Amino acid sequence: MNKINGQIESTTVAFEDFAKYNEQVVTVKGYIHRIREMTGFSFIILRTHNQTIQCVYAPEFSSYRFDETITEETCVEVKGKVVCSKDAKGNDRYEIQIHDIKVLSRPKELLPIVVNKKQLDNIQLNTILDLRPISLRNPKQRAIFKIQEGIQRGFREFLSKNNFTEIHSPKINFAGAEGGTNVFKLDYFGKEVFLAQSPQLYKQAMVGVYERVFEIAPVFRAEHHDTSRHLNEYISMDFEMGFIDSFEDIMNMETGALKYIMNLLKTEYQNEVELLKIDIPEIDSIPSMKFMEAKELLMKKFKYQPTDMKDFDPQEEELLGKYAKKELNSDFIFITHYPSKKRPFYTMDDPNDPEYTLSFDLLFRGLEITSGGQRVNDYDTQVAKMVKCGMNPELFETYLMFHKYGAPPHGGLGLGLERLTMHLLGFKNVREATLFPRDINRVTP
Ligand code: AMO
Repeated sequence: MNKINGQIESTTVAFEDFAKYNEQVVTVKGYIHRIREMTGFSFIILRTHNQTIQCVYAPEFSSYRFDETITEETCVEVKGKVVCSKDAKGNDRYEIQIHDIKVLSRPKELLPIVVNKKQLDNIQLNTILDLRPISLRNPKQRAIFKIQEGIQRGFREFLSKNNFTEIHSPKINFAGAEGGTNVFKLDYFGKEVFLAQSPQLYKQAMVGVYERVFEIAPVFRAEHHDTSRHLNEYISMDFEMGFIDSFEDIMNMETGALKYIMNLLKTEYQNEVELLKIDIPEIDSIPSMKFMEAKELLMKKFKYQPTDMKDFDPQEEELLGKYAKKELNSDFIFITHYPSKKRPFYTMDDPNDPEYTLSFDLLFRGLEITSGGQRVNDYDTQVAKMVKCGMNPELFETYLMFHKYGAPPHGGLGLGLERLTMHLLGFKNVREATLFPRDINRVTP
């Protein structure tokens, strides 16, 4: 009988540890990434979950007889001696002199695209997306989503350190949380329900329980248009916090989270940062500007005539991003006090000027990546605001329990993970920063 003891050994020696294993025999499992035949020997580049390792095959060192049945993308276990090559630098200093190879599995066909170059040359984005399960084997593609993992990890770590509790709200909802028509309807045993547009209604309720909560999860938007910044499913990084003094507490918390994330990427994701040549933004404090000040600036300084005085179009956001960089030396800018008419029913109006709200967006290099603000916490005010927005408060009875039975001053935000990744990596299309994008034309792979 086998006994499983829960001790897990890594299948791969980390490259950083190779110095430790110099002149020792190791076994490493991975894919054959590339084969380069030389005179009398071959280089076999092994690809593991986080690195490529140069292995040298020469018949005199190896009991395995290498032949043409071993192709790229064969899964193998390589046994060999770590040796230090004096000519190379850094990680490349070490290679494995192959003693033996065990074939673990063979591909049925050769790859339809070349993944073993540093980047996927001259391949259209649509093809890259169609072939995602294999195009992601390319080291540069793989690095994108490692960085994305770092962003989520930073968000989670920072908030956990600041006493936030992680929650998971339902994705099958009784109502749309953000208003508007971009909500997916679902037949739920004969009843009409909706896919969650955001965790808004639930994260607010949970403030009444844990005071500070966060969630990193998919949300769904039935966007009917095909743009470079909209997805139909994206990952929303949300938080909500109670007992705030002002909506600026939310902006401060976000600034702290972004600083933490950027620092984490710099310190623990160096390989990916270098490979993708990422320009990590320096964040000290983030400047802010009121919505109407920003509109005036656009008209006066940039001679831009806005078509909508209630919101910004993408070109306006771009101009504000340029202004923030050039005049305020910041990659980020908060725009506050959006018009009441454009913000959802849960947003608190500014008591000094109820045409505007205690809300904000955060622009990063000229793209909106966050919306947030203070929420209505008084029951009667919330019911009145719903009625004003043309909603039926009775349908939101369960949401309003939080307000009815006591809700502290509170607020929060939603940060689009793919949008942040997109502009951090300098991409033109949000799909490049989406693992398996869902848009009006794509539900596969
Ligand atoms: P909002 O609807 O503005 O606010 O969304 C918050 C952030 O989510 C991202 N985002 C999107 N990313 C990709 N594709 C889309 N279709 C898409 N729509 C939005 C953006 C945006 O800034 N409940 C509020 C947040 C809050 O107040 O807590 C909300 O969801 O980066």
